[in-house]
Amino acid sequence: MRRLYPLISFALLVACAPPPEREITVAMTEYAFVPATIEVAAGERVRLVIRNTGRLEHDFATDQRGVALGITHVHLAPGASQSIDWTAPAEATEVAIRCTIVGHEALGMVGRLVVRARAP
Ligand SMILES: [Cu+2]
Repeated sequence: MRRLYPLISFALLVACAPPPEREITVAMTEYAFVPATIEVAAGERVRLVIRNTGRLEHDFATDQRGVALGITHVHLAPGASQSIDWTAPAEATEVAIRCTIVGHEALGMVGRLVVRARAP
């Protein structure tokens, strides 16, 4: 039962979340994320639309910081897509992105998500 609590609170969070301010499409192909750098403003609500435009399976996985910030791991078959509604943290930060399919990271399938401080 305890394992359900994070799921329930996440569902409530999603249900109550305001709509995204901006949609950002990230394509995954052999062997790159396009764009490789995703830039968002601190506190910005975005919809990340992850698309696998390649011919192999790929995934969108962040480092521990990204996981802590609530970015879910997305694994996609060729031609599939999935969107993540996400609110950037209030502070500037940077999250590393990689494809965890064996060999893909070594072939350059890495990216980063940069959260920029808002201009005062
Ligand atoms: Cu890949």
